Amino acid sequence: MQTRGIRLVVVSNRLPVVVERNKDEWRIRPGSGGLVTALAPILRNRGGLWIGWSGSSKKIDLRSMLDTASQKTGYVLRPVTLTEEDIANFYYGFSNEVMWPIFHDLQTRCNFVPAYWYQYLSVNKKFAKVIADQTGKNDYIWINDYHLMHVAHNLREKRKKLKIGFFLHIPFPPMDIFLKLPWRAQILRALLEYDLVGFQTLRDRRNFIHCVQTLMPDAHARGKGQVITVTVPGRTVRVGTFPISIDFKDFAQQAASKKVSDGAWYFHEDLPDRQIILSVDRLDYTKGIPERLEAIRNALLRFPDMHLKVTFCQVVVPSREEVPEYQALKAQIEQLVGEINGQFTKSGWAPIHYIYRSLKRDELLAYYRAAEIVLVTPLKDGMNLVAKEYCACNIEENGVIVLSEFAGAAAQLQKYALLVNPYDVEGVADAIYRAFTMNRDERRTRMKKLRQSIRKHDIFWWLNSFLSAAFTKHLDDFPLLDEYVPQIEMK
Ligand code: ADQ
Repeated sequence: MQTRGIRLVVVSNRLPVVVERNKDEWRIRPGSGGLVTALAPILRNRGGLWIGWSGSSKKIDLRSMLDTASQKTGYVLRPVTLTEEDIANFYYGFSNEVMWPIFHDLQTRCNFVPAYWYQYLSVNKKFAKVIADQTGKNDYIWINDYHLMHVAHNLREKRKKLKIGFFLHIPFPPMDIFLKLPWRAQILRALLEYDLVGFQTLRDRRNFIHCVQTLMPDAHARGKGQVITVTVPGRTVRVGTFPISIDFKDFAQQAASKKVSDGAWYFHEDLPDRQIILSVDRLDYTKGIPERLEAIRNALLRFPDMHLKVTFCQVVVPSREEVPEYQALKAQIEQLVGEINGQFTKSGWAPIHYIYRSLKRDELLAYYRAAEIVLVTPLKDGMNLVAKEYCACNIEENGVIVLSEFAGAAAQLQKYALLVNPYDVEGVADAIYRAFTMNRDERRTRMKKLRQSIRKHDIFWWLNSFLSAAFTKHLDDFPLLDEYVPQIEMK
């Protein structure tokens, strides 16, 4: 990449690593979550740059730690420093209490506090300054997600001609909900300062265009297909749909490894003659975990032939643990698991196994491989990578996926998954029973098709569609380096 003088710069709220204190020592560990899973393989060894917050407000010298981490990640990491006030009002406030709930259609969970908004603007300005200091005219700037919608607006003041793309990882809400946002017009105008705005699904893009046309009467949308254009006085912006995906080959290969195969075999040996029904979610109210547990209770009540024959494994990955709302959700989940196990457990069989921790990749893949059925039932989700990861790891092609119609993944997988409304307890219970009783041939036909589709539309397909729409570039324009030497000079 350096040879041709062009560079991809990814910007997200969090760096793909977490800086944390362990007794008297600061250390860096890899981050987790959908965005990191998706973007890390792309930047690796291509000499790119990733700008984001380290996750800490402490005044420590991050430079040398991040440079050491860069040797491992294969791209340069540069921090944006946030103060305690930024973290409180921008991160916990505007991002978590306004943007996250409203963009997931849950406006009753929003706190529209004006101070949050001003801090959002100020932190977006901070990001713009770091980007302007760290980049040159040959760089392609790719801003990710709802925390940073205003960055282009600030960057344009300093660097008018910079090429800036934006991708929204979460859904874009329908107009009736978006209109409740007090800063709706500012957010839309800020988004229209990018060269390309990317959404996960057509539904999200339609919602966005609908809001633009309602709030900005002088805006015109034209075209059809994956990328359309929106014209506002003085600017033309491209707006596209790019369903994010996974490194299919890598997941399938790792799932076939001896370590993962052995791990999967041991799970089943511990649970003989049972179908494992798996769910894996970050701790979050959008993931619909309590609603799913109620559906499991309903299924166990109405279909007693499932007793002794199924084990539900609910893996919850800790997230935003300091927030009282998330603590309450954890308590609610644990109470429900306790109640349901108390209600149905028989000698030698407890229906639900509950795991609350972050799993190592091998362990996660062993769960994917061992499970006969996966339940992915978020109330709303931008995409949901777990759905795609499960299919990639299902190398025997005998698994069934029960999928929420409100997950972005449903747009692609709806035909061969069992689609459900996650609020419909009986409907989800019926789908669980249908998956449990589905014959081998039907399972195979469905899973084959699901895997074909994800293999074809993998993370590299996603990246190339975005890069070519945003910058008329392709991944090969940022070639792998023979030897990776981090470029660490400051501009
Ligand atoms: P997330 O809300 O984080 O991402 P998701 O797409 O489900 O949601 O990705 C979760 C990721 O975490 C998966 O890649 C998974 O492998 C990983 N993970 C899950 N369980 C784990 C565990 N126990 N230990 C370690 N890692 C685990 C946001 C949006 C999504 C969108 C993604 C990508 O909310 O809708 O799909 O971005 O755009």
